[in-house]
Amino acid sequence: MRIAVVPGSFDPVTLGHLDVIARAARLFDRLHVLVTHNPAKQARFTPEERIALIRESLAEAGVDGVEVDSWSEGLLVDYCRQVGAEVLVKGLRSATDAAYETPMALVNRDLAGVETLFLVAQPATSHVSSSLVRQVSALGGDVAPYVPGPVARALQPQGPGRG
Ligand code: COD
Repeated sequence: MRIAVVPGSFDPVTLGHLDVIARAARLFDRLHVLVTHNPAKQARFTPEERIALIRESLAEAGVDGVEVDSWSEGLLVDYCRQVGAEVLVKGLRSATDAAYETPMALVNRDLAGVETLFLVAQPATSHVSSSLVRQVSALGGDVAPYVPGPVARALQPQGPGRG
């Protein structure tokens, strides 16, 4: 059985992430989406909220059978070993992504024989990142073109409280 892991911060999940996850789900028998988080770092969404948003977004997009988990301690390859995955799947948006990701791919193979499969981002969403979404949202802009419905709703500005 071919098992793979799609890791990321997913703070929050975007249409770019969703595209990579859906494409990876078609390539493997079992797919785990892994929300990594650094407890020392300020994030927009908690790991539990990010997991819920990914699950809702996958359901809305009709992508079935994907496990969503979180991980805060140790190496990514430790999680891969735990679930029996031999492959990490990552999205590649640019030469900058490739330069950043290549050494990690080599180290993950050295550490545990885990290969990294890069899926080239769709042109329609290759400019999208979670940090851009957080910034547009914080400044009051519309993020609906960049994120799945559940995330757009979660980021909607709250109206003034009643009472
Ligand atoms: N289209 C396609 N792919 C995209 C898009 C998009 N629009 N946006 C992001 N992606 C890809 C990214 O390139 C990345 O592969 C993935 O989606 C996740 O992106 P983010 O921004 O949510 O997550 P990051 O970049 O913060 O990555 C978190 C990781 C845990 C994946 C990363 O930090 C990592 O691999 N760390 C290694 C931990 C470890 O074990 N280190 C030791 C050995 S190297």
